[in-house]
Amino acid sequence: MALARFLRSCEEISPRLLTADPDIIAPLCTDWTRRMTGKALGLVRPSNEEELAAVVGAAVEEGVQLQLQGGNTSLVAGATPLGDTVLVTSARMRAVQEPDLVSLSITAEAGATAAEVNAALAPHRLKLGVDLASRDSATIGGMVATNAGGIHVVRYGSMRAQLLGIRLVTPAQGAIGRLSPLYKDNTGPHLAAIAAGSEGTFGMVVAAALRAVPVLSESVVALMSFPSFSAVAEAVRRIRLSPAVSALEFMTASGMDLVSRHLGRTPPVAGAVYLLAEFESAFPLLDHVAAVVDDASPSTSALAFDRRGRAELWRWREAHTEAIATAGIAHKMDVSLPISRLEEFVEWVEGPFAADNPDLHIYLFGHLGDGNVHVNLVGAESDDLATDEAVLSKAAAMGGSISAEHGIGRLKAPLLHLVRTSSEIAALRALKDAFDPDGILNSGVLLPSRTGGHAISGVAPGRLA
Ligand code: 2HG
Ligand code: ZN
Repeated sequence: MALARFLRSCEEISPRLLTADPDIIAPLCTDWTRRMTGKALGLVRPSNEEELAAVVGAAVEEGVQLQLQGGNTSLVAGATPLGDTVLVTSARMRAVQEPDLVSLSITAEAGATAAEVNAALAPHRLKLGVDLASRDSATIGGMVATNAGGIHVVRYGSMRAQLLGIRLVTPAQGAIGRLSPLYKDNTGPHLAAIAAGSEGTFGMVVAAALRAVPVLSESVVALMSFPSFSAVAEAVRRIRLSPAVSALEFMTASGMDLVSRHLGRTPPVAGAVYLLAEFESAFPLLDHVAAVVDDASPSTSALAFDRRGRAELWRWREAHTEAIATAGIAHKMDVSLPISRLEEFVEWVEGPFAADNPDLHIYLFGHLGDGNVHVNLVGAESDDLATDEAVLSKAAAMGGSISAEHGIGRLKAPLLHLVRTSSEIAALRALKDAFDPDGILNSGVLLPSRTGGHAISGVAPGRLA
């Protein structure tokens, strides 16, 4: 049997590769939201590039399907294993090199978390340009594969913009790419940029060379409240003009109430809509931030200058995901809109969409400075895709995207056509075929599965296998 031969090959590559411990495997088979559960035929944990390349080679040889996983923080079932799949994780590939203080870069293996990389950079007053609430679990490999965004995109761009070099294991080419910290390299399309956002369908990341950015000495966080979204939209327009902005986030009263109950505290300001803005600079910021906040005209505002105060204000934004998870299994729609149309979109969700779905609890928050709204819906059945489709179709029809930063995964693969033409999907498939001609990696992720068997629609509710 092909699977038995594959597992035997893994044992020959290294006796440590395979794990059968159900206590280790079981939690990796349910996605972070608990909406999707699959099962794995085995768990393989390579320790280095050679082992990973040998595993992928053996899978090609035997035609065994592999599901790749980093920190298992996907919100679109992009890392959940299907029934006939062997799970491959980067858990044992987590070395972080000393930063290159001249090139301002750092090289880390795929399984290192964002927090681990930042711990290596911090003594040098450096950090990664990408930061996100799941920093303690999200891995560099997963962040590259999904082109993760997070809270500082407004200043530094997403993961793709941090990538200087990459090593990748693909089924067709084996281990390819280089990790040299070149800030410029126009020798054809950039492999790292091609890998970013491919969601593990082209290859598995071994390691990445990333930009490091300076930690700036001055930092101020402002939490502002507004009576309506239209007041916020105007404030966003003004605040985005500040060269010191490093994050510009929003929350609404329903999410803030939930977070308030979850944390057992009341927010320092109150209103219908909230903006959290972070300003960072090497120069004194006080007068500048006071002028910007004044110009934004909030109803109330709270400013924090020290580390503890800033963290406390950030908690109101970052606790949203965990607070919503305590309310139920959320359907998560991570959309982006042209910033000029944000107001219209939010009014549609809170107006006609809410009226059509009176049983849903709707929580809106996100990275407003990037036009990115996280629409969280609690109360819909796991397999109710119509609700997801209504929100995503609306965003697409308004010139937005159905995935701003979480990726397409399996949840949105059947809806990729909302934002990509059939010719564009054919081009993506051609790229996939060049790297993974037998389709052994992450089947059904990003591109709808050719057979339809691994897509969400058509399988048992809430179950991938
Ligand atoms: C965030 O911005 C994450 O906190 C998670 O992207 C968003 O829970 C969500 O929908
Ligand atoms: Zn986000």
